[in-house]
Order: sequence, then C-alpha cells, then structure tokens
Amino acid sequence: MKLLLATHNPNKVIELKALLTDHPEIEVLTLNDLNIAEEPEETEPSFEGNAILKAQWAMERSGLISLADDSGLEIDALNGEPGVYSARYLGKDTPYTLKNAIILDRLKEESDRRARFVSVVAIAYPKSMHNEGDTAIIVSEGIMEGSIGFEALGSNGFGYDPIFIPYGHTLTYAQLSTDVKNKVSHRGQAFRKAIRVLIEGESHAL
Ligand code: ITT
Repeated sequence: MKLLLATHNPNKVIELKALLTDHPEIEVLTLNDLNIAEEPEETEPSFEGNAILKAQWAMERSGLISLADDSGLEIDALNGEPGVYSARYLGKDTPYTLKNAIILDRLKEESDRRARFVSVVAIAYPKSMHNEGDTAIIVSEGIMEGSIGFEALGSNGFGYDPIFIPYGHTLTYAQLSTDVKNKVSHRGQAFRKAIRVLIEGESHAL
C-alpha cells in the first residue's frame, strides 16, 4: 500500500517515517517525492478541521491515500495559546529560539506551568479505493500532558520541543531521541491509532 505523508514540515516527516519502520508493507511517499510544493491554507479553527483539510487536499492532488497531522501546544497560563495557531504564533518566520525565549519570559513569574501537546492525524482515501458506505477518512487524536520548563533545553526535534517536559519525564522533548519521543508523544499516539485502523481496513478489503 502506498501512503503519502501530507506535510511540508521535514521534522514531522522524520518522526512519521520512524513510526512507519514497523510497517514494511506500507510504501511511504512525501510531498517532495511528488514535487508538490504548494500547500492549502489552514482555514479551520480546530486541529481536526485542519488535519482533514490537509489530508483531503493531498489525496485530491495525488490520488494516493494521504496522511496529515495538525498539531500544537496549549499552555494553560496563556489561555491555551499558541494552540491551533502554533506554527504562526509570534510570526510564521520567527525562529523558534526566539519564540521559546518569549514564552519563557511571559511565564517567568508564573507557577502554573501546565501545558499539553495535541495532534490530530487524518488519513484520506481516494474515492476509487473505498467501498460505498465505508468511511473515506480516518481521524484520531493524541494528547501528551506536561509542563513548560524554566529554560530551553535540548537540541533534538523541532518547534517548542526544548521548553516542553512530558508528564512522567524530567527531560524536555528536545532532550529525547526521536524513538523515545515517538513512544510517548501526541503525534505517536494519534499516528499509531490511525495506522491501526488503516491496516485493519486494508485487511478487510482483501
Ligand atoms: P504542515 O502543516 O505542513 O504539516 P506545520 O509545521 O505548519 O506543517 P501545523 O500547522 O500542524 O504544521 O503546525 C504545528 C506547529 O505546532 C509546528 O509548526 C510547531 O510549532 C508546533 N508543534 C507541533 N508538534 C510539535 C512537536 O512535536 N514538537 C514541537 N513543536 C510542535
């Protein structure tokens, strides 16, 4: 089975490909492999809406089963910001070293450090590949609760990883290897559930 990873974020590609090494039956393609440089505007107000929008857009462009992730960080003391606007928060092109420093500064007197990463993974099927009445889209959510540290630590991963400490750990996401992060992360959780449904659906179709 061919599966298109519908993201232009190279770090998400690394994480998703690492999660797919357990599935040799799935042939993984990226938007780069298909020379698709454009991306749809993320116009929905929710992670779910944008994940579905991106997966359907890529499926229509490619004719392939397409998987998208929409994700973000919710910080309680910032009323849930950056949330669904995580990529655009404090400016789309602002370096994350600066974004993370600004967030740490905003929280410097704050004792409530609670935060969570949320990921919604959507998988869209081309119409030709699913039977009448079957679902054309798989959607699943993963949430990792945790806290915002007092300094940015670690150099793995991307985005807000250096300031987020997942619950039950003492290290930030950026101090964990890709494989360890994937075991606990919001994206790993959402992805594993969605892939299970995809594979079960395929085995029913045989
Ligand atoms: P695509 O839409 O092409 O997939 P994107 O980076 O724009 O790429 P999103 O719209 O889902 O993706 O934005 C997610 C943002 O949330 C991302 O850019 C980071 O700022 C943040 N984020 C999500 N997951 C993260 C993670 O695992 N570690 C650190 N930051 C993360």
